[in-house]
Amino acid sequence: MASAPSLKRTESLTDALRQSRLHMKRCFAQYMENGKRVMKLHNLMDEMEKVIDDKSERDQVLSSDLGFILCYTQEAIIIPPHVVFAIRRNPGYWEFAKVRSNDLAVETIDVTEYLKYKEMVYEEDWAKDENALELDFGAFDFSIPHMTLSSSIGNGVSFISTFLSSKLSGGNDNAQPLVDFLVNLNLQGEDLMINNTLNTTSKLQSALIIAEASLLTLSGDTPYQKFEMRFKEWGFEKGWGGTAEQVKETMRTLSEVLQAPDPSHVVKFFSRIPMILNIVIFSPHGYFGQSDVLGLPDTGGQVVYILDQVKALEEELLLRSERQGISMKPQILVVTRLIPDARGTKCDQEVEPIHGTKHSKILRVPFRTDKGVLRRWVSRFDIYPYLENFVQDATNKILDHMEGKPDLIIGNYTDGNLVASLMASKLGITQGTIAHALEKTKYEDSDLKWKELDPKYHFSCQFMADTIAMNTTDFIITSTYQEIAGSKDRPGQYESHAAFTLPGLCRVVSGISVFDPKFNIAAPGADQSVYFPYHEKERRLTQFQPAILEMLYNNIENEEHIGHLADKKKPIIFSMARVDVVKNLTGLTEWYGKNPRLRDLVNLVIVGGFFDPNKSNDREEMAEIKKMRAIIDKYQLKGQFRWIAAQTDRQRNGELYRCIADTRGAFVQPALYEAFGLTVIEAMNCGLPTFATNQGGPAEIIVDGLSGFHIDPNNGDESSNKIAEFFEKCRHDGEYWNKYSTEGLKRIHECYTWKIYAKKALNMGNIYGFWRQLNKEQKTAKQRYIQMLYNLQFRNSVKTVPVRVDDVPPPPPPP
Ligand code: UDP
Ligand code: LCN
Repeated sequence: MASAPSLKRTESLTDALRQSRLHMKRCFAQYMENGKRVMKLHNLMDEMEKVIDDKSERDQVLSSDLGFILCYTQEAIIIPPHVVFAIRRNPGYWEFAKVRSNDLAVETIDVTEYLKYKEMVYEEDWAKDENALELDFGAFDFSIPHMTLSSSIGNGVSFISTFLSSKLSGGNDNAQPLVDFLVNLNLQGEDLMINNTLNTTSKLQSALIIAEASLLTLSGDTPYQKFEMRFKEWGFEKGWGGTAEQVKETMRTLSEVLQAPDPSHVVKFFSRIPMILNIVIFSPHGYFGQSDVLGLPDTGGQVVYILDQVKALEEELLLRSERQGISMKPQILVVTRLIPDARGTKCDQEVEPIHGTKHSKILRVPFRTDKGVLRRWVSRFDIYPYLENFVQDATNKILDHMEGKPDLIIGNYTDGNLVASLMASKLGITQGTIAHALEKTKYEDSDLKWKELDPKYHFSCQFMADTIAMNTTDFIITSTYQEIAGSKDRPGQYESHAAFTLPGLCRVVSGISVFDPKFNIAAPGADQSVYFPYHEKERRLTQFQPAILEMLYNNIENEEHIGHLADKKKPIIFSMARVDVVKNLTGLTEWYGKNPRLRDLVNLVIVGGFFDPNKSNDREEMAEIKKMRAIIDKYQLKGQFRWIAAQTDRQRNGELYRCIADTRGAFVQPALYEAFGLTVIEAMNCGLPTFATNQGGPAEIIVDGLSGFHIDPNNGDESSNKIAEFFEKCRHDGEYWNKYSTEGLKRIHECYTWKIYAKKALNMGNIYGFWRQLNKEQKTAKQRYIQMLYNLQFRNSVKTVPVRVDDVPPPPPPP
């Protein structure tokens, strides 16, 4: 965990505490007495209100130094006679202090002591055990530079390139690692850039001068083949460019780097050289397919993201290899699980070409147990026992398909990131990870309460797998800043892994630092051939419209829809998601049910899941379906509300968003927490004004009141009134709706496209590919530590997860 500028000195804190001593003592007595052992900020404030009812007195207390501690507290642990505080003044910066309640003496403590206090609440003996397992991944990072500014978090490439430029400057010896790296550059068995003739900085510099001079005599569009032989004699191999002009530009950039490196030339040089052609992308869980899979449990945005990502990466790779003058073709394999009981999807097919690409495929490898191939879907929470066999089998298949090693491995979500880590460290390949959503922050105190939650969620496996992957990987791609370091008030998803404890199992005193330069923000986009504005009439997919209008407006209740819309002229507020607790579709339906003003102004349509809980084999989904049905009855929503079962056709869904825009409606994303929120950018791409949760990614996508609106999922009344106000204004001002539609679109074009993403991701692959070579020793040492943890601890946790047995015997083999 990053060490922060230390707390104000103990004596001055004590002085400050004296200022409001009487009030404080009563407060602390209340904290001791109320019985809670773990308190969040809102609990501390609620208890304070109970003992100091006068607001101005409370304000006075809060403006003292103690108030300062309280206001920035994320969590307090009550272990009489102490209250122990975890204080976070800025993203990534944590301090810990304990206050003795009877005399208000304050002492700063370190993170280990703080975690021990937390453990005392659940496992006192273990907390006091001097030999309890303590993990400190940061202990290996002493040679790695870390950022210090909260505002720099997520800008890893720019930080690394600045650091690299200082490391490479100051003389030929300092630049030698770059020369060695270029000498060894090889893709698919072919040597690139330079050969051993140019194995020192000075030889390379001189050769570059000669080569550049010779290029000046050629016209810019002269193909590389025309001067290839001469260049080879001087020590140059392919990879500099397809034409004289391109070669000149790359050579000039390298000369600049060798002469006096600066970050912009370092980034530019690494973006031009051929380091990546073959990429493996892991996404084992879920139903990973190109049709009929969306809306199934565990199969949502991750699938959409990866398919769009592959298209964008392939396009960028093709462009780059042409610019580099290499003829080899890129290949991307998305490696997932083969599910024999595929429920009508193509998830039982081993290989499937990816639509819209030339060289990319889905490769499916089944889960294998002692009893043979597992036929049925397994929830992502229960997936751990199958991953080791999976990675072995997958590695063999991948090496076969690619006829060699990939150049980059990218993992997705906990399972994919773990598998990617195992394969990347075994084969020595650059690795990137993407979490999409880390589970830890979704459930309050999920680390402390792991024993209670483990039978259902197996967090002992998940949190350790996540931490292992974060430490193994060379770089981490996130969609937003908040995913890493949260906001002023709320810790980020990665930040919550900085230090945590699983009492009785292990205490992680340093998991991952959000100041680690491996973090990079690269936001995804939405496929703009599918999600385009409603007003682009000539592009509209009119063939879908009759069916969509039927789906929205007919009065039939069947397996596809429940409820109906009596007044078909009203605008529609629309939401679409998997039927998960966190997606909170039930919350939105209840807010609507409770708000007569909103019911009067608009109809509500939601898309997601299906209606018969017995059809689901996902625990949470079943409960949510039942809850939704109860809300529909309780608020008598039929006539104003339509629930449509999950829609899996993306093209048609694009048109659905646009049909909602035709009603001058809005999209509402009410999640209790949303890591990024693809539906938000899909809706905005279609020109639909959007209201989205202020908890997570959407808070960054939308600028509240400008490109859409934030809503608070924990304050349904306020949120439903905010939506109602919008539609009231729209009634009186014809332009109001247009304004939000246009501003939403503007925001998307400025920040959320796949083109920007692909460039950033490939630059990361190159820069971190070099960076890992530079830090080989440190990486190897850390890897040894991780391997030990994996073998001695993680595998034991995996043994606690039941291995699923198919209840239906497999079909007999063909005669
Ligand atoms: N989706 C869909 N049909 C449904 C529900 C969702 O096509 O019935 C799509 C939706 O359009 C989006 C993705 O699934 O592309 C969900 O991504 P998001 O990031 O919103 O949430 P996730 O499910 O990944 O948590
Ligand atoms: C998973 C989620 O929960 C969403 O918030 C993201 O949009 C999606 O993955 C794609 O990254």
